[in-house]
Amino acid sequence: MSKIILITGASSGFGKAIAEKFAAGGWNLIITARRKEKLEAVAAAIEKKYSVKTLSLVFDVRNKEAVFQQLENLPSEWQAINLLVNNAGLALGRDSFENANMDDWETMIDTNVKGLLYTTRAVLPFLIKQQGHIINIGSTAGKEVYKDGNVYCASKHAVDAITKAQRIDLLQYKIKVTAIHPGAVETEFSLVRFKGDAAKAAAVYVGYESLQAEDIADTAWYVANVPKHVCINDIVMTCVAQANSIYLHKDA
Ligand code: NDP
Ligand code: 8X3
Repeated sequence: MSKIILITGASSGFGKAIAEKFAAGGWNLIITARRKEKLEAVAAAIEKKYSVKTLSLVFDVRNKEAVFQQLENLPSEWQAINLLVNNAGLALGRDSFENANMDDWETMIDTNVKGLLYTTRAVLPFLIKQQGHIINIGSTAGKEVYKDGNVYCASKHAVDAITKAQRIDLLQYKIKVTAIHPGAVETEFSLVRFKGDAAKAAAVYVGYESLQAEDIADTAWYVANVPKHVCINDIVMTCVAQANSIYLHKDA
């Protein structure tokens, strides 16, 4: 029987690449995001290419009622979830603490922290039955704070702490918990961060070869396919031009 993966934020970037990677490996997919058209296009392309089933769920991870309504009431054939990838997330702005927009702070905390908590709690009864696996997408921003990164960095430090807490508290259920913390990856991330300013977003990736979403998908595939008795706890990954969230070497 095919395994089932649930990926939040699968309408673009890492989530979309992870969906494609696991579909290629024969897993059935539950994919979620807010943008219905984009999500359904991801599902249609995957079903055309691979003999797997997909279930697309459109909701905002910040909306606690919607998260529980959608996930607690999954059709019975979709409840045997083996792997949850908490990926939906975003940065908004890159501003010094005294100037940063407080609505942006709340959106980042509500999405990156509370959304992850709601999703995990809603899916947990199914994961417990399967002795499943949780992969949380953190960031190098969750390992070192950088200038003007304030609340985005704080939200990813929270993901790091929540991952450790889940691993301890869920030990009794034999659930694996892994965090993947990437450095810079060229996706829609910077376009979202800079609120549609394409030139500013593109500039983030000039002068070096950044990671690609497929690199994160390959890593998720690896950690999901180690032997049953092995749990990869924590992976920090960057491109060769980057040492950590502060030091990035750009060619002139
Ligand atoms: P993208 O912007 O390409 O993808 C983000 C995904 O999250 C989209 O599918 C988006 O879908 C979804 N999403 C955002 N907000 C919500 C919400 N409120 N409810 C439901 N879904 C939501 O960025 P990435 O793929 O790069 O980012 C994925 C994760 O990786 C994020 O958690 C990010 O913080 C993290 N990360 C990114 C890095 C990078 O450099 N790119 C590096 C390290 C970590 P939709 O808009 O349709 O809802
Ligand atoms: C995304 C990477 O460096 O913009 O988490 O924080 S960074």
